[in-house]
Amino acid sequence: PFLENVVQHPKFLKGEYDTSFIDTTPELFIFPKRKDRGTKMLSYIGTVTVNGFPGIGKKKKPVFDPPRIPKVNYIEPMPKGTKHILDEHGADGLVRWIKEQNRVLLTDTTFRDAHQSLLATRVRTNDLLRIAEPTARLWPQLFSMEMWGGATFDVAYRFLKEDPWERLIQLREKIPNVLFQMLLRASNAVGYKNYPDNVIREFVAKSAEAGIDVFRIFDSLNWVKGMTVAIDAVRQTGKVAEAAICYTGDIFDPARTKYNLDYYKNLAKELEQAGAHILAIKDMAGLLKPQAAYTFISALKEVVDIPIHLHTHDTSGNGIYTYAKAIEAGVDIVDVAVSAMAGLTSQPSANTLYYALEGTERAPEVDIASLEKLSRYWEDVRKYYADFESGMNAPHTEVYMHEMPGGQYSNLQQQAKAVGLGDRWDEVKEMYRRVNDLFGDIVKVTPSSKVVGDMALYMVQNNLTEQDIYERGETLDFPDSVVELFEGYLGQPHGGFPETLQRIILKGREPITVRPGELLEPVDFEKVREELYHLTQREVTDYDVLAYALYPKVFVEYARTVEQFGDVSVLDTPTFLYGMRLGEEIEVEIERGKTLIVKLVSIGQPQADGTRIVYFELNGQPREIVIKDES
Ligand code: 3PY
Ligand code: ZN
Repeated sequence: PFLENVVQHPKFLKGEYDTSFIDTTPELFIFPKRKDRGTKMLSYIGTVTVNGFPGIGKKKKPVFDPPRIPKVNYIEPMPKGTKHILDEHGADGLVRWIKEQNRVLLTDTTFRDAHQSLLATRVRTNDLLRIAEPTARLWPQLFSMEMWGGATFDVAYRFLKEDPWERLIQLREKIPNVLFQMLLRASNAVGYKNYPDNVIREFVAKSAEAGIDVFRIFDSLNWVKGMTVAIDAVRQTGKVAEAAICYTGDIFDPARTKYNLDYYKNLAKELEQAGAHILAIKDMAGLLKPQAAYTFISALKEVVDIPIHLHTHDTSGNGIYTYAKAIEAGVDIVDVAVSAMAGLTSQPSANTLYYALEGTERAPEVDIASLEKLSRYWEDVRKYYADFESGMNAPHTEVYMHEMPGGQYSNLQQQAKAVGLGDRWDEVKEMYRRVNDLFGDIVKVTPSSKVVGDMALYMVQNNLTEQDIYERGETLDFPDSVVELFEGYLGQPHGGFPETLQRIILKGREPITVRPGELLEPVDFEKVREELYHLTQREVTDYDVLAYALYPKVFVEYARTVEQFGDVSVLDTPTFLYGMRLGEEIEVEIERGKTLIVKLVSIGQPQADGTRIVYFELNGQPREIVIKDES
């Protein structure tokens, strides 16, 4: 009932960051009577079995083979990795070490960007934990594992009903040897808007404490001023500040001079001066073509002294060729994913890159047989999430036209379907490009990419053209995110906003040109802690305080779900997503050494009040759970 109340509450539906509902509607926060863990778990399984899972709907649970977990020797000492270099020699020592390497180094994105880009970020901690130690043992030569940040933070709370901090801490225990890397959206942290400076600083400090070593920091408009607080905060923790340039357009397109080589060279120098230990090239849409990559990396190598880390998406199918050229030009590190989670909107395949470079001087140091074993695990686990696949199953060269980031493609497609534009998807892609041009050709990456997407949907839905915007803009109600962008609350784009359009969209309001963080009031964390304790009546950790400061509604709803269903992260993924089949028996380890044996016996007919009784056996004892049938 709480979930429905909250979701339908007009303030929830309207302003994402308005929390005044807390004072005016206390009944939302009356938590149900505490139940034992077994009952909570049965309530969850019963609910999903009867009503389905959001985004999947009600569907009979498929039969999956158990995933092939590679056999490794858990007794042997853990092989040493880059984490030891950072811990012993500090960030500068690590940078020196990178520069001494001749072979190209690899970052594995399987735990973050790969599933963000292929499976709508839905991969659960449970599946990551099972392959964590085998990965640490089979692939210790990695430079880093990108395993946190980006969209994984809010998706964990929002859809997976699990705590992302727990994910980080638990993975750290299993993988003590390889550097952990996260994607940090600079002043937007792991959210979609700018936060006060003290939230950014605290978030970085806590992430470092929980296990992050390398912070890839980017600004969605490549606005260096918007990145300085985050870079500085990371440097203060002693961890590695990897500042990113987001690559957009095409440096070889003579008709597109706004983002030319000089623009990128200047940015690179500015980021080095701002304190970056490593320079990242974040090619979020996969637009960096092979020959351009050679020219680009060569040029940047001339102007900066810090290592260069290249990130791309394989959407067009050119990813490996782009990496080969970048490696030829001297790039230090590239981002790849385990084969079964690579390609298309994800990163290029590590396994493929190995074979592409085999026998060459800069071939990465990996054990290919080990990579193939890891890949088998992911081949099996990926099947659990089939309902979240984008449906793209061949190289998609249209990306050079629409320039949509890999991580946005399937999300915007879902958004389009949700507003009834599923059959006009081709138009939406085309409009995405036109909105970019209308906005003056901007960098498109979270959250600026979301604004372009919102505007594209809005224009297609209302059959609007650019001319309509200019002629009738005064009477149009633009999406909130569009207004915020033009107000300057995501920072300032290169070359400024198109002035006439800005006037039309802001309808007389004055935009800001300073850093939004200078205007935002610092968050009083102690006050937040009290508020949260009052709301949830449970122990409030520093991590909870930060999560609530970033995503108040999402966090409260998560806390509520945990109160109702317990810790559902311990469930296996098929059961979490599909519930149980009649007669099926599963084991759930709710804590180390404490296992529940659950059998679904039968599901009763709907009763007059719209509920059904679901009959289970819990450790051999009959149990009845009443579930509201939502159908
Ligand atoms: C994110 O911000 O989540 C991204 O992956 C951007 O590319
Ligand atoms: Zn990416």
